[in-house]
Amino acid sequence: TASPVTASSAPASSVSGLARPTVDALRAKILHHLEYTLAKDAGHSSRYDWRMATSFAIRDEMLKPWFAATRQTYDTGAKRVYYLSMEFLIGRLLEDAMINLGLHETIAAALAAEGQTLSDIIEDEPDAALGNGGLGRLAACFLESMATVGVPAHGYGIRYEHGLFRQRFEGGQQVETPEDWLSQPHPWEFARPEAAYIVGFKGHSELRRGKSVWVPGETVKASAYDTPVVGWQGKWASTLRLWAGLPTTQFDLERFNNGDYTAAAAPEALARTLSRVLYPDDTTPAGKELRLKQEYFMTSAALQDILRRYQSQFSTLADLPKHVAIQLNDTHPAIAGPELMRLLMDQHDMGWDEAQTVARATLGYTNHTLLPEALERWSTYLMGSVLPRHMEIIQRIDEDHAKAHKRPPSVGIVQHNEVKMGDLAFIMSHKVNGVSALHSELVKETVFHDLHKLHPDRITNETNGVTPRRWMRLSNPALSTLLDETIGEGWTRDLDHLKTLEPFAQDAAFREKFAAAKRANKVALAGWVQDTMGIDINPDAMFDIQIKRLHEYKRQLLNCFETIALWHNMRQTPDAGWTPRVKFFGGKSAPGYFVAKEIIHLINDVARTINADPVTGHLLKVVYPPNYNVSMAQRLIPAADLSEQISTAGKEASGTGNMKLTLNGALTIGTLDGANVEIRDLVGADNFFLFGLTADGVEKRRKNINHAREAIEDSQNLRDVLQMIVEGRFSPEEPDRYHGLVDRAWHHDHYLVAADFDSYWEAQRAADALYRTPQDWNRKAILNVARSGFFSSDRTIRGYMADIWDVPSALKD
Ligand code: Z57
Repeated sequence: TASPVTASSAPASSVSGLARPTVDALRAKILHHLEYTLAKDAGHSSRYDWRMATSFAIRDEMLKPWFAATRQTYDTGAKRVYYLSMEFLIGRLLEDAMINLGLHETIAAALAAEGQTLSDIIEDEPDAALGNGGLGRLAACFLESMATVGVPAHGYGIRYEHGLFRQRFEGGQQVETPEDWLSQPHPWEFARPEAAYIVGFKGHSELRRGKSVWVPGETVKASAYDTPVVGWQGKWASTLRLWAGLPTTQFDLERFNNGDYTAAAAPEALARTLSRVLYPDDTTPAGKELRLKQEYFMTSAALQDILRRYQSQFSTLADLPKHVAIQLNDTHPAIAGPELMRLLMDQHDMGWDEAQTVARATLGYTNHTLLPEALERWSTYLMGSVLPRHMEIIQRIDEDHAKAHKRPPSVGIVQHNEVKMGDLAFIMSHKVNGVSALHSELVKETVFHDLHKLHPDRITNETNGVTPRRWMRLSNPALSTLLDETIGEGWTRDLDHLKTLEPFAQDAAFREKFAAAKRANKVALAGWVQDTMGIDINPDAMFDIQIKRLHEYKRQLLNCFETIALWHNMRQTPDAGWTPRVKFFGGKSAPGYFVAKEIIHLINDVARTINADPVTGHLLKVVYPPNYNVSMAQRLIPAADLSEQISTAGKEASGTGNMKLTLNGALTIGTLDGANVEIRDLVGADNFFLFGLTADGVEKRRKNINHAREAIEDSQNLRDVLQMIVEGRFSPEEPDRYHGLVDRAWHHDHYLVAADFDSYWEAQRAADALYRTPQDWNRKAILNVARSGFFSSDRTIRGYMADIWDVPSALKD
């Protein structure tokens, strides 16, 4: 039911310095787009139509800051940053854009006047899931922070037709179905058919007048799509440029007319394959030709685009590093080193030495993992056949490096007929960074030990961060409003303002308000769990949350074992004063990762069993909603009491979910791994549940080949857990379902689940005890929030600007 809106009904908003439209103006804008962009009548419009019209109205408001940033960057000749990443895990864009432009309330009012509910429209938007997990989400936070801090920045990636698969559970097992976000038009992107480049593959390299020339055997066209990303209060914007694959040959009309439709469509299908799907592996390389081609496709298109833009502004390519910084998000775009050299030498006549110097001064490389199995390597055979010219360049980079430095035999980009992409990225970058303090030290000691000795100034640390706009203001309005009222709104731009919240931890009245905000979030989540899963949970129970990709090193299995032990103990003494808990799990496994899929199955079987037990029904529930994604994270994180960060020490490079949960007032139970170390240092050891072996301790403990057996024999609890699983308590229809899993727990416990079990159990009971004293729990939770300002990705970006990119902010103040 539409109602008239008067000019005076535009709500006062907090955003200053931004000319913002009134409710009436936005309402008219939405109706205009409904009619003229969508050709729909307001009376016969679906939720989709309203969402598209609203998105177009908001998008119009993004153009002003986007144009202004673009123009200022051209006019001032400012240095530009290019972030090359195979993943951008963006999630939904509508609400984020509304919040950053200060239009949230205005749009809500405009839609209400048309009888529409903003939250329904927001929920209608599919997640842009062009990433797997932490690495892709970090890239998305960085785009938003660069737009907030004022960095002239482009992200470059692939416009995957199908993002990360959708996860369903069938009989508790993960089933993957394709994700189809582009089945509806994506309102945020602008096709840029004029920005298109030819990318070659295969063929051979030949000498022409003393110069190497690559004659590719195949070519595809990379065609650009741009999405603007506005920063907080719309003062600046960055651009996400995604490449789609198109054929380079003209449509074969003759074949088509002769009835050979398949042959006529073949070139198109082949080119499209490059941007068809996101590889669903996280931390395990794919090793497939198509993946190598995708990596080169994105990287080559990006570098051609960067050089074209550079040459439109500047003349001497020798000055490239003065005006351009290119950051490689992991080794996935590491072919950038040889590709940039090839473009400079083969297409712009630069000599070898200068090309190498220019490329190295321009490139920076971020390492995101220490797991040796996760480091990309390509067989020289594959590299030589897909990218023959690059293989020559790589060989010569390697020979140059060998000549320039006394290298130990373990160093060398090409070894055992494989190209080690980490070593290539290291050697071709002026800076190499890890993503947490511990990780960066371990990078020096392990994967790049020898290269670090040769280049001791190259490795730096840039501890990850998360954007407080999405991960507080958008996802947690209850706490955001309380923060605004208590310490002012400055925290949104400068998260260090949270420090001023610290004294309020002692204030009983504030603690009550803080607890009320958390409880409201928990009630909302409980409602959603009831509606979507039919599970009844108690909002006064402790909400204990582990959300992340499924991986053995992240040890969801440890949490599952502890859940079983807790249930077993609760059943034996239901009246022993237990702290009621809801254990939440969320996350996807790579489709081919058998062990991770078995763990998912077990968690679901355990959930089914426990949730059906009338004895413990008021004490323990296990909730594993399928298809965990960015939007689900936004629902879960504000409602968390306890954050599970329990990876085997030395394995999680940083973690970023750990930061989001701390920021939202959860206490962490965790190991000394990744950024947990910094979280604990900052929030204080008293406000963190620490357990488990240290990274050093893990290495030592592994030397005892009986580490698992000895730990199990020493732990009554763990023995009972394994016994219950082996007996088929959680899989009565197939009692031996988990015999393999239990056998591995005894004999192949690579991630030391058994060795850390008792310590974890004790830390969990300490959490139980504290939760029974809400005053103390809430005081510590408030201190977690107050001391988490460091974990803003704005701080991370300023670190890259100062240490790696040598770029100032384009914003005054
Ligand atoms: C990925 O999400 C991460 C590392 C990888 O090597 C790949 Br491939 C994907 C994650 C790390 O596991 C996290 O610890 C880290 O916080 C995140 O990258 C962002 O740096």
